[in-house]
Amino acid sequence: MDSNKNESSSHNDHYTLYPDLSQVIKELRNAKRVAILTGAGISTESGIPTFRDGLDGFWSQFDPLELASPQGFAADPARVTRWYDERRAAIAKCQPNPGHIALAKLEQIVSPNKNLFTLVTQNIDRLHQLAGSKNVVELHGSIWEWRCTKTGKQKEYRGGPFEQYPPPSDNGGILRPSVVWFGEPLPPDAWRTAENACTICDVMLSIGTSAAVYPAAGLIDIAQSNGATTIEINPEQTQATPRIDLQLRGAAGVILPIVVDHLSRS
Ligand code: BJW
Repeated sequence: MDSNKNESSSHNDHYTLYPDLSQVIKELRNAKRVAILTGAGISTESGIPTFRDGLDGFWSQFDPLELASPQGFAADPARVTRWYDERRAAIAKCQPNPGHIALAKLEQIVSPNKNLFTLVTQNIDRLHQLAGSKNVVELHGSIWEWRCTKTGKQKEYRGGPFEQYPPPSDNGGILRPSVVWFGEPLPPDAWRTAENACTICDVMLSIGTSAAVYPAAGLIDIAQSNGATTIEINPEQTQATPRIDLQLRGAAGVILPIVVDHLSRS
């Protein structure tokens, strides 16, 4: 009896803390198709830095044009590949957090069998897949895949650090991480799938992204202009906030489990 009371009072607290929560639950309950866009913010509670957050973000310490552009790679392939290999080693130690796990549960609630739930991620860490998400689209590639600059042949590298930088490929070329740098096109299949999911979804959630990088951020507009309700989960306002319908302000690892808990009880 007491525990029921506690439960319902904490549910009421959630509605006070997050004024748009009841509408978000209602929209998700009625949605047939859901699209999600995630960014670095969803992985920060797993210990992976974001890009643009204050002093902790990568781009406050490093110049993106030196480390995340084809020109930067051409100028200093050893530095760029070492930086990505160090990030690969750091990510190898990270685990999915409650936000990733809640999204995997949400997929099971919305679309246990069919692909009516599409999780589009800008992240390269594969933590969504590790948490159990099935229908994941990687817009900016993966840090686990490296490809030969000569042949374009791609392979997964899960082992320890490379022995030299840039790492040599099997045929005299060098390896680069198979991620998308500034000025490079997104993988065409991934983009097509993401664009389609956002065109036909009823609800789209933008989670842990500053919505500063295109064309990924444009997916929010595609969803909205095709009639979807757009929802943002982020402790801060973003470039997309002015055009978003509903907002839940806070950490994804706190809010997403609450959303899934409310949904699974109804
Ligand atoms: C939390 C939280 C918690 C914190 N819970 N939230 C239109 C206009 C202007 C420019 C362009 C345009 N279209 C294209 C461009 C150019 C460029 C671009 O967008 N530049 C902008 C900077 C203006 N785009 C490109 O170059 C793209 N390519 C392209 O357009 O190609 C065209 C082409 C066609 C044909 C031929 C050739 C070319 C490619 C973009 C590639 C981006 N690459 C990176 C690096 C990937 C590899 C790596 O990891 O190193 O991708 S850059 C970096 O930014 C990374 C991210 O995926 C991406 C987005 O960042 P994200 O995820 O949003 O992170 P943050 O740090 O910005 O935000 C974190 C958020 O989390 C914050 O809001 C926090 O508040 C929040 N948060 N804790 C929830 N607990």
